Amino acid sequence: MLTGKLAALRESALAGIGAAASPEDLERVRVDVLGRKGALAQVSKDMGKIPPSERAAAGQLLNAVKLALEEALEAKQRGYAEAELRARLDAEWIDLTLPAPGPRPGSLHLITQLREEIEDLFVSMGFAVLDGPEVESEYYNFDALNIPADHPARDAQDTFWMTSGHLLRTHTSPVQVRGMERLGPPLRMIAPGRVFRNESIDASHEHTFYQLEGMMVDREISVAHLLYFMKTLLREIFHREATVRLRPGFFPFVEPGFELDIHCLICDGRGCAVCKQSGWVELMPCGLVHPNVLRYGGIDPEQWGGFAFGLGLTRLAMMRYGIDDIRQFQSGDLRFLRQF
Ligand code: FA5
Repeated sequence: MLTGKLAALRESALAGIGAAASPEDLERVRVDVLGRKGALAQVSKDMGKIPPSERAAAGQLLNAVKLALEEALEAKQRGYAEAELRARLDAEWIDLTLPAPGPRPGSLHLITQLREEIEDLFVSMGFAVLDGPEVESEYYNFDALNIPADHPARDAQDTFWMTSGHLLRTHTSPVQVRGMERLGPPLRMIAPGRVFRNESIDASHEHTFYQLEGMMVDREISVAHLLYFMKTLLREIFHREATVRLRPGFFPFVEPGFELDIHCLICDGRGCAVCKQSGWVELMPCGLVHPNVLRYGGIDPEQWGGFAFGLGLTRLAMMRYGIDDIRQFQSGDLRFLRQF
């Protein structure tokens, strides 16, 4: 009797184990058959009822069935564990032969890249690249540029003064006079650098921005020379003829003076925050060097003439890359910087 019961239990349990479709199913079968209140426990309770002479054989059979079922369960559990491992290995597969991703390389700031590009261009045309101090004297920033003490042009460039009487240079033009003193005529020089103004900030105005001064002193310099170099610069930077306009501009250190505006490339002239809805962006004031400034530089204006320009480098970068807010340059936002 008990033997038949055990054999039937063995068969149905093995079938249950075989049919289990998930680890949860399998656990249910295990509890039903091998659990404390499972079918096998039930059978072993009945052992007491059978004659003692048959008890040993029945006990052996019970153990054999129990062992067989445990083995079948374990085998199936192992199968599930292996399948799970395989699936994980497939999903999390790493090719160890690939080179490891190294530290992310940094890059030069886009203003630095543009500055180096313009430097290369001017060097190829025979210009020297000069540097000047950011903390400047009143003499070089204003006086030697023919801007007298009571001149309104001093107010136009709101100045950060230092308690020592020095100032943070408001433009790169002081390097004109320093350059003339250093090089003597004839000369061709550019002077890129950082300048500072106590300004209210908006999409096109920063308190700290970059300019690039340019100056050429030689015999019989005319506006035609100036235009040639400016057009060459813009063609090289934009890789096409940029639309520009020249209008009279007043700066005490040039005579005549001009404002070179560029057709706004952010909005294509339709009007935006950068061009203040005008379609044009003030980019490069310029002119022929005032005789007084040549004199301050130790150069005789009867013998020599010159042109000068003061390119707004940050604004040029905005036009070239279509950046619609000047504040991004110094925001330190890596998402912005990584694009260049
Ligand atoms: C000057 O600074 C003159 N020194 C330029 C000059 C040089 C004239 C040589 C003649 C001969 P201006 O203040 O306009 O000029 O500034 C020059 C350029 O700097 C502007 O055209 C503009 O592109 C840029 N710029 C001026 N203010 C700001 C500002 N707050 N933020 C960003 N760019 C500015």
